Amino acid sequence: MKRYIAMTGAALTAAVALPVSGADISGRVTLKGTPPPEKKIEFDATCGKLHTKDAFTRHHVVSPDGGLANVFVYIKETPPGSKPPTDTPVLDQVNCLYEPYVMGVRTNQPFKIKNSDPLMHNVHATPKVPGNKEFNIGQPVQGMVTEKNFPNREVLVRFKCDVHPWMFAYVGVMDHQWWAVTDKDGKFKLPGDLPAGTYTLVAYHLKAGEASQQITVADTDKKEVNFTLEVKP
Ligand SMILES: [Cu+2]
Repeated sequence: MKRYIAMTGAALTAAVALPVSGADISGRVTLKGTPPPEKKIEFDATCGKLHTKDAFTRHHVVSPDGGLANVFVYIKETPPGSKPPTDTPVLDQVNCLYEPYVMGVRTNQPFKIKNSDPLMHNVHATPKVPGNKEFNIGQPVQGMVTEKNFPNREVLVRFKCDVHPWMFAYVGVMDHQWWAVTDKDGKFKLPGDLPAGTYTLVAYHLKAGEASQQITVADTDKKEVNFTLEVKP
């Protein structure tokens, strides 16, 4: 079933009808329980000079009302109809920290690894899924960019810096477009146009673990799906 919306605008001489189909999934992940305090990062002298304030680990990034950031939310199946990606995600190294801490890419989608710092980083990716190749590259010069991709789905590929032992990042690799990373309030929104069907929606967090829910959506549904993850002992 398709829904048609009428669009008008100054630039348009006549209203045009655009077909809209598929479901919209959004929601929120909250954390139950009190996580252990984050640890202060002990920078070395060179990295320490880039910081005027203390920096901390990002094991549980929680909003005042319990929203959990950095949760990788995705459809477990591979729904048909994904559009090819058009962007080039960037994993940056800023002030001796990876930014973002958790991100996602599509299988075979080139993404950039960038060194924004005036010092050497060593980017070491340690995927576990066969076919996704481990790599270990030095980025000695500020502004250096290396493009990589992974061919197979993996949640999540760990990145570390072999020069700075506190530097970690995690990259989800998905073979479809319906995934998201929760924001600072724990909120997520999958791209629209999810074909009607029954799916398993998974929320995965590095420390708090995984939860999943079965969802059934019809075309043009707007569904809110919320998860609660618990602090693990
Ligand atoms: Cu580094």
